[in-house]
Amino acid sequence: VRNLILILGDQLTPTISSLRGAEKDRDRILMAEVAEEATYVRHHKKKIAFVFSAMRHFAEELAEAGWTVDYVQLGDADNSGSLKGEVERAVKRLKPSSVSVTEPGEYRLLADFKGWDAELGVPVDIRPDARFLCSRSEFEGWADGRKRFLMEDFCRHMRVKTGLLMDGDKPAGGKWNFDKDNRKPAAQDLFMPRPRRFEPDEITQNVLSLVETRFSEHFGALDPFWFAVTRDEARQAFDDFLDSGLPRFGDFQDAMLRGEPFLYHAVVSPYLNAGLLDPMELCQAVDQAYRDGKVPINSAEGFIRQIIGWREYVRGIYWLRMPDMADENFLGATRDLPSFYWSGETDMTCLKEAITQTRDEAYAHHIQRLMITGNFAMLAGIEPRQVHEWYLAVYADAYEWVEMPNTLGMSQFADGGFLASKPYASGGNYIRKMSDYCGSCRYDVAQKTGEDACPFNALYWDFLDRNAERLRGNRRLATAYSTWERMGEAKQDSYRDSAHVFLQGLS
Ligand code: FAD
Ligand code: DLZ
Ligand code: SF4
Repeated sequence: VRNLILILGDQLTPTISSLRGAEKDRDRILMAEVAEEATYVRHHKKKIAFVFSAMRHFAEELAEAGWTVDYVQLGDADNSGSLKGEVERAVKRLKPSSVSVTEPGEYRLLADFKGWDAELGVPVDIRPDARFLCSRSEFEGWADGRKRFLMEDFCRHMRVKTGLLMDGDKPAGGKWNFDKDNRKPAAQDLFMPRPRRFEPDEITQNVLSLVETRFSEHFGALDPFWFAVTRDEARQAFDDFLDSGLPRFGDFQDAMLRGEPFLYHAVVSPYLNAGLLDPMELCQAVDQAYRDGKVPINSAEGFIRQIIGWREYVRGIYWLRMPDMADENFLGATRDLPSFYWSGETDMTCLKEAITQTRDEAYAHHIQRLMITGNFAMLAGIEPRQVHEWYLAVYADAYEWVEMPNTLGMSQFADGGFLASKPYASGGNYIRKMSDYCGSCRYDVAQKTGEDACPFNALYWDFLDRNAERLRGNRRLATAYSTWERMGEAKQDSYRDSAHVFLQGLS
């Protein structure tokens, strides 16, 4: 064998850079299901099942295209349990002159891969991941010398570069950003679109039994399992979204409803992140739908901004700031993650909804992650590392390059404002406006303090008070702090007391 090509579980793309220049009769592909990747955090059962099933389907696709694939299943007798162990075994077996791999999406693996040359005694070629629209070096160039790293500025750069939603050098619809039109609360709707569901085939059924046996202790429901596991299925799921979800995606992007985990969202992040869907193809289809008059500009712009803006931006920030980012804790938060993040057992309807749905579907949409579970963790002063490990474990789309900047930066303000210009902190009123959760909650969102008051209310003020030294200077919090300061001692004390009683009950 001339070259051994390692393809990881989130590199399921036929044009992946590790395959460039490869020849079917001289080179060998290696794919391996390994315990280490499934347990470095205890991933949700559905996430492991999705990755393994998609890997097995992709290996079949490669074999049908004429490649020779050495595929190691988790249960194979000689499975060493780690990626390095599997490459080592393959090197001994096949004696390749070189190994190639596309760079992984997590720093810990890249650091590991960099030592393989010496440890394995063969040259290891680690290639850039060309599936992103902005390479790591282009992002570094964009960031270089900048005082501020606003996503908004980056997104414009990407719009101009890609030509998406551009009329010449002007933004389509006359504005760069339609976010103000994207904040409507939703109502229950009999015709609510639902993500396309796929019946598990034999490969998936085998994986489901494997996961149930080997990872029974992990968080999450395995059934029903309905994710797409091939490129064709993932594209069908996206096409359905284009027709039924996208037209109202913009209006209701921030809305939350009981029993409606998906609303008008695309539910494509697991597919995009594993390489089953191509970001540019999706954006071009959305651009076209707008040009054809099928979807309004606020939906098209909102969707494209998430993909060529946020998704690319957080990846750039991740590589720019690792490894230091992992240890950031600007607010010095030290409390343990409450056990209800795993059980869903809480009287707070908003948290209960977001967490039980996460347990059942390995999915929650952005505002649930940011303004319910994320907001609560920040207000309660949970240690950011524990919050990060929770998000990395529980979502089917979670890989560190995308999860960590969203969690530590955007949602926990652990980076001190590098990514977000102010903490995404809110009391109960925001949740009341954007959802129907509060109506069926044991707490009263209108009450500010006391046993029956919505805990978010006192926690919000107590958070600002506790962190005044670090946050008082933030101009975007100036109004909140002046309200706090004008409130008077007695009211401030009752907020502090309510928050302390609640937080004591947490531990
Ligand atoms: P839609 O709302 O339909 O959006 C379309 C696509 O835009 C998504 O599929 C996704 O690829 C992209 N996108 C949207 N927002 C973001 C964002 N902030 N960052 C990166 N891409 C974005 N996304 C992940 O893919 N993996 C994660 O591990 C992850 N962790 C998160 C943790 C926290 C605390 C927060 C606040 C957000 C996180 N996100 C993560 C971003 C976002 O919540 C998900 O991408 C989105 O909910 C996926 O659902 P969807 O496909 O229905 O998205
Ligand atoms: C997430 C995941 C899981 C659960 N299992 C495997 C695996 O067994 N083999 C593999 O190659 N990849 C797996 N992955 C994806 C990797 O964890 C992912 O490539 C890294 O986290 C880098 O993004
Ligand atoms: Fe959540 Fe408070 Fe509303 Fe209850 S009242 S659902 S705790 S925001």
